[in-house]
Amino acid sequence: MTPHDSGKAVSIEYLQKIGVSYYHCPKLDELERIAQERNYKSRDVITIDANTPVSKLDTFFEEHLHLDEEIRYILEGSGFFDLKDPLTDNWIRVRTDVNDLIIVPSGIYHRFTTTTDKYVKAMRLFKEEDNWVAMNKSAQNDNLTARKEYLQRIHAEPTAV
Ligand code: KMT
Ligand code: NI
Repeated sequence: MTPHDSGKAVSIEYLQKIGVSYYHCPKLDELERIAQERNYKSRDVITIDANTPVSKLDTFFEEHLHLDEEIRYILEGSGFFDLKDPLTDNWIRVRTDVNDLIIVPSGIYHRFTTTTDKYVKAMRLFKEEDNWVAMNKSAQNDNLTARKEYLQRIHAEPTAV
């Protein structure tokens, strides 16, 4: 067991309950289908490795939310998406490996780090043009519409993915 591992497994269904989609998607045409279905209009590729400035890694690892979905498809390497469970306030660590697709909904607090391999290459897909802005955990950001709407959604009916 790695440090910080609570030993408690979390199911895909539980992730869906808090609005997070996590698929293994080895077929690129399947990824394209999802991208088209969900209207993702732009994309780029990000690499995090030994040359990535620590300040950048720190930004990713700071608890934050976004006003839009965070959609990541792992091309090489691996990483951890830590999700702050809004129902328990515990961290849930999701390990993503090659061909994994994760969709982190707007309004959920989360953070990202690489695994001990310290290498990840991921496709970032965006609904609109790239407007990646991290809103760090704060009382003010707790009041953002995206945050409030997220909490309302997960307390209502389970969302279909
Ligand atoms: C984020 O918002 O934490 C990220 O975009 C992480 C880098 S994607 C592998
Ligand atoms: Ni993020």
